[in-house]
Amino acid sequence: MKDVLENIEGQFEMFQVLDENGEVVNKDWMPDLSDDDLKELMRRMVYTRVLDQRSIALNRQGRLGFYAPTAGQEASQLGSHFALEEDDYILPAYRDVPQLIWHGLPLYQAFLFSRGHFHGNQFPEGVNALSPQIIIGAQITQAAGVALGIKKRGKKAVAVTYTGDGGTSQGDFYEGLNFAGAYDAPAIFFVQNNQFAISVPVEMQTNAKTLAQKGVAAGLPSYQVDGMDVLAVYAATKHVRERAVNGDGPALIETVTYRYGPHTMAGDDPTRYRTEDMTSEWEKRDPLVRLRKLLEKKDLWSEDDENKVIDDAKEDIKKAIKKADDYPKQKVTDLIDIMHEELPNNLQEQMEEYKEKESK
Ligand SMILES: Cc1ncc(C[n+]2csc(CCOP(=O)(O)OP(=O)(O)O)c2C)c(N)n1
Ligand SMILES: [Mg+2]
Repeated sequence: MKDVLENIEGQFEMFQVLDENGEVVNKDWMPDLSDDDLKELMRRMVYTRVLDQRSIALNRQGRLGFYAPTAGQEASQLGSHFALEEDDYILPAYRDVPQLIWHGLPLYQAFLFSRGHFHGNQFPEGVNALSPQIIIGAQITQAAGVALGIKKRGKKAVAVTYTGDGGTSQGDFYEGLNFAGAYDAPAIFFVQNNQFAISVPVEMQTNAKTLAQKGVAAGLPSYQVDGMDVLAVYAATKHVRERAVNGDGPALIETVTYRYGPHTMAGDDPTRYRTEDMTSEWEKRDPLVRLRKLLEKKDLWSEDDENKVIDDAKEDIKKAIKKADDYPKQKVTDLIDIMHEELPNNLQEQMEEYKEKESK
């Protein structure tokens, strides 16, 4: 008997384009991006880092509710999104608010989502995405279904979903992959392997040496990508997207990354399950530092550019939080109203009751 497992696991090598020093180490896969595109990628990563820092501060001031920090994962999140088109449909998890924003969700609505306000879930027409999924893995089966819908309508688009390392232990993960594979549905499954599911390290989560290999059983081309390398994530996504829209079916991408912050702002204390050394090792691979080095070598990025993005982001955030503050408060009647086109009798009664109460 051959040791098939060993053969399979040995075949996954981490795909990288840009190394920690900002050197292109894989010229064949250097994506065909213009100087402006490269600068835009940098702008989006810096902007998102500022948004993360401000969101954490706003949460601590009690001005935001649920928030899952994103710092460290910018290359995985924004490199993948940069390879998508407007028609592509995103099914995010709770940490994937940045992709939604770059897909067109107004910032003030992301803030309302954080506060649990229903308007945070009312995405504008043309923003092809669902709200961030809180149930681990649920978005994966949904993405398989959305992808099949896209295929049946003959659209040149993909359904893209994101989960974490922990999410790959859910039954939904395997069901979604298998379904999409069986129907050649144009789906891209991202696994952002940030090393932990809250406090559980990935080594305890699974006996698999890579998470990419989990796609193989479902017949999906599956890749392990350096998730701190925005160009590698972009190139890999572009590649699997092209396959998918050309009818060649779904794919899986594992991005190997790290979250610098706590799991969420709801009391997680990372010092209880990981060392500061571990975090500083990952910080050396920081995605912003890497791309900045490349751009500086090409004379495309300066301190002034960086400061302008930081100032713009802060200004946008200030305006968006004000807009969220000014948005009408959520009422019980709103909640009853948005759930049904026609209200069932019992809710009709409650509606009358609350209308009465709210009018006082
Ligand atoms: C079905 C389900 N089980 C458990 C939880 C509680 N929970 C919330 S986040 C999380 C860890 C998920 O880790 P991972 O998939 O690695 O994503 P990350 O938070 O690291 O991005 C768990 C277990 C949940 N939300 N849904
Ligand atoms: Mg994780």
